[in-house]
Amino acid sequence: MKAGQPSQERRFSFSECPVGDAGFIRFPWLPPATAATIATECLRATAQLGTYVLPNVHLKFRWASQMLSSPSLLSTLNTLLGPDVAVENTFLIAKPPHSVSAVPPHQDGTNDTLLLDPAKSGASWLAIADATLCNGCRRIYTGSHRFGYLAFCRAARDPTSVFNGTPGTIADQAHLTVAKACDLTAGQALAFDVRLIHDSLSNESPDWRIGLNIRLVAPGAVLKRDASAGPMWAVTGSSARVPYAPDATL
Ligand SMILES: O=C(O)CCC(=O)C(=O)O
Repeated sequence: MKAGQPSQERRFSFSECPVGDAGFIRFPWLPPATAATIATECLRATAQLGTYVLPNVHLKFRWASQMLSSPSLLSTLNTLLGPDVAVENTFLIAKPPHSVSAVPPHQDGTNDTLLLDPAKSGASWLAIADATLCNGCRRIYTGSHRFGYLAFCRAARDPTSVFNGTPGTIADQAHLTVAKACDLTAGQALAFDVRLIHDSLSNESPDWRIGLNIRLVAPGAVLKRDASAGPMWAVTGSSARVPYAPDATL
C-alpha cells in the first residue's frame, strides 16, 4: 500500500464518516460506580494473568462482556452504524502508575491482518478509570481521518516499556497533525472514525490508567481479517448474543 492512498480507500468518500466531520464524539458509556467496580476486576485480571494488555477481554470475562450491553453504548452504536452491530475486537490496556507505557500513533481500521470499511465500522475507547494527559489518556490527531488509511508498520520494541511486543504504527509520521488530549472521567467514552490517528503517552501519575478499546462493525464492514482473530460478538440486531461469555474464566 502507498501511504495515504491504498486502493480500497478510493471507494470511500469522506462524507461517509459515521461519526461526522470531527472524526470523533464523546458519549457516556457506564455509570461511574459501575466503571469503578469494573476497574477492580481489570486490576485483578492483570495481576492474575501477569500482563497489562488483555486482547479480546469480552470473550474471556463475564464482567467484560456485560460492558457491551450498556444501553447508552447500544443506542450510540445504533445511531452511528445502524441496527446490526458486532464487536470485532476488544483490547484492554492497564497502565501502571509511573510507567513507561506509551502507545504509538496508529489507526484502528487497518493493520497487517485487518482492513475495515470506514463507512460501516467505528472504534470506541472507554475510560474505565479517570483518564488525563498526566496518566496517559487517549490523544487524537484532529482531522487525521481525512488522510484515509496510511501505510502500517511495526514500531521497534521499547525495552523500557511495560508492554511487550512491537506495536503497530503509521509508517509516515509526517501525517501527524496536532495531538489533542481527550480527558475523560471513568465511564465516559469516545467513538471515532477507524481512520482517525490516535495514540497515548506514558502514565506519569500515581494512579492506574485503565481503558478499553473496541472495534465495531456493521454488516459488510470487514474487508480483510485474519482467520485466527476470534469470533465476532454481535451486540445489537437479531443475532445479538446475551452478554455472557461461555468460555469466561472468571
Ligand atoms: O489505551 C490506550 O492508551 C491506547 C489503546 C489504543 O489506541 C488501541 O487499542 O487502539
